[in-house]
Amino acid sequence: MRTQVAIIGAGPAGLLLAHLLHRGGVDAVVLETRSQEYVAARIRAGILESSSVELLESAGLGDRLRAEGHEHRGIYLQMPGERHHLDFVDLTGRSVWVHGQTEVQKDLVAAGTAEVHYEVTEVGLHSLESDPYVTFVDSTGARHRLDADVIAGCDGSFGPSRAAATPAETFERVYPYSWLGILADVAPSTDELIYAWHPDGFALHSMRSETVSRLYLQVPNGTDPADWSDDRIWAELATRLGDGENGWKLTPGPITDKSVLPMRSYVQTPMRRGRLFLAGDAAHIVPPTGAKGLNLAIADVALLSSALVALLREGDSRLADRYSDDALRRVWRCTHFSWWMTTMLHASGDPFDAQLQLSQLRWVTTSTAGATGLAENYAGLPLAL
Ligand code: RFL
Ligand code: PHB
Repeated sequence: MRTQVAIIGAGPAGLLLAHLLHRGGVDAVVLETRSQEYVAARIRAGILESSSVELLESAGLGDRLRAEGHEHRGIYLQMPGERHHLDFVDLTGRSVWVHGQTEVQKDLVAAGTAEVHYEVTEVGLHSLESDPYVTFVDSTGARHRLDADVIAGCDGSFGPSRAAATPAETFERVYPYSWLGILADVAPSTDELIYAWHPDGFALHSMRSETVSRLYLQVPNGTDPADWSDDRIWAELATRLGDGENGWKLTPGPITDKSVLPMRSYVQTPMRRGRLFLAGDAAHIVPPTGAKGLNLAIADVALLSSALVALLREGDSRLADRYSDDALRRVWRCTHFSWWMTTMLHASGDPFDAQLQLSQLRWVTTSTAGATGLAENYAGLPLAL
């Protein structure tokens, strides 16, 4: 087999890259270990920032987003007894959209532009400095060799590309807490997301649609979701989100999914080795507090697709040579913002930290300068920084 770009991983980074390359006249083949159904059903990120929305629209993927997604002007930031609205549109002219990662994934599959081989095994990356190729076993057990001009590692934090892209410098921060996330068949109790600071730990009220809510609680690392009954989860959410304060009510409902998410920051540089380019979670992980994971994957792929079209259609390597540096500017901005949101909102157990957090939150919610900084990072980063 031969293609121009062998893409490892059919998450949002891999499928969007295949779609953008197709539109640019470059062939690609995507290899994915999981089944199509599994990938489509994975519950993950929920928020698209404005530059991601613009990119998806310009790639012909905006119809369902516009029709079924929900535009939010901003978020609520909360401390006990007080809830403040940050209006990103007033502050920066930019909004965010609730359109879950599962929906983006569905839109990409529906576009039908990517040749994807699902349920492959034994994926190996070879000869990365020149004449690269990928070996794999397909779902029938047949062995293949896929030769390519370039390999794109879009296989997330557990795939083989990250390790293949060494020697590399790695940067990591592991946080001393996790998120217990639930999906519930109940209308959201809020019109926009609520990020709540609370002495018992952070809570977030998000949503997927008019009838499905997504909520999170800060929990200790190593928490077993089985230790959290539905009643316990709703009681804790009610406390931390301020049920009964200023007339606000949290409406509980049937929980359809419950999982624990560890929190980590990770960056691997450079995002390239020879003919292997990394994009998305394969190169970097952010804690979800800034809603950046999916948006960063989209931004990487926007840069990488232009670079590969120039390289493979015109023999122009300038963008490809700059790809890692260009992508990393945004990656580090988002890494900082995600760390900042995380450390501002999660209880550490240290009273000094708590007072600094409250002071910071008061500044962000009362100063136009503070609020604008948050809004710009959350909603308004341009694709290229
Ligand atoms: P993905 O989505 O992880 O896709 C990588 C794909 O590669 C496949 N793969 C392989 N394919 C071939 N060969 C191999 N050897 C392979 N090994 C792995 C995987 O099966 C998968 O299909 O990475 P991508 O495309 O870079 O997209 C990044 C985003 O998915 C990610 O940043 C966000 O979802 C992060 N994230 C969240 N972000 C948020 O903003 N809010 C959230 O609530 C949120 N929840 C999450 C998340 C990430 C999670 N992961 C990765 C553990 C919840 C989870 C569970
Ligand atoms: C989500 O809806 O899953 C979500 C939203 C915002 C975040 C993290 C997760 O910061």
